Amino acid sequence: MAATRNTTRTFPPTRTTNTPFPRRLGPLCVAILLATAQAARAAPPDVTVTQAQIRVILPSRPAVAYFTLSNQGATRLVLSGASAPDCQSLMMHQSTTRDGIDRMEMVDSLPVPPHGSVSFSPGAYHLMCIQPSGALLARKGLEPVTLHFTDGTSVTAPFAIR
Ligand SMILES: [Cu+2]
Repeated sequence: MAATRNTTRTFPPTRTTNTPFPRRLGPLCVAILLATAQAARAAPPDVTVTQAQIRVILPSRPAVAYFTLSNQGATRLVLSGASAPDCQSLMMHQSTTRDGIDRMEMVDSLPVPPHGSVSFSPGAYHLMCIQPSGALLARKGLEPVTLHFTDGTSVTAPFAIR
């Protein structure tokens, strides 16, 4: 009796060993889809980045990046953020003066009109490199900064370290 029970029991496990195949294929499909989506996203938008620089003020302070972004395309782009390998985070800020006090505000998104441009410059928009790495502080040269857009595209441009 016990033996027949055991043999009947072994059948469901063999059936369940079949399920890992679709289970394994699931993540694989997701991975392929993500890779395809990333490949599609990789097509850079029609933009140019000029006057790109990242200024190290003091080692203990965030570094600040400035640039001009020109949209050569016929579509409005919306800048949604930035990143760089040597910045723990690279935030979009806007400097404002209110009641005689200089402030910085977080900028979540910034539209760039078709055939238009936005300028990140002292006293206005800037990128703030929070916790710059020792490597950034120590070296001269270029830092690759990636600008992200709300449509999923991005562009990476070399910023001169000053
Ligand atoms: Cu700032």
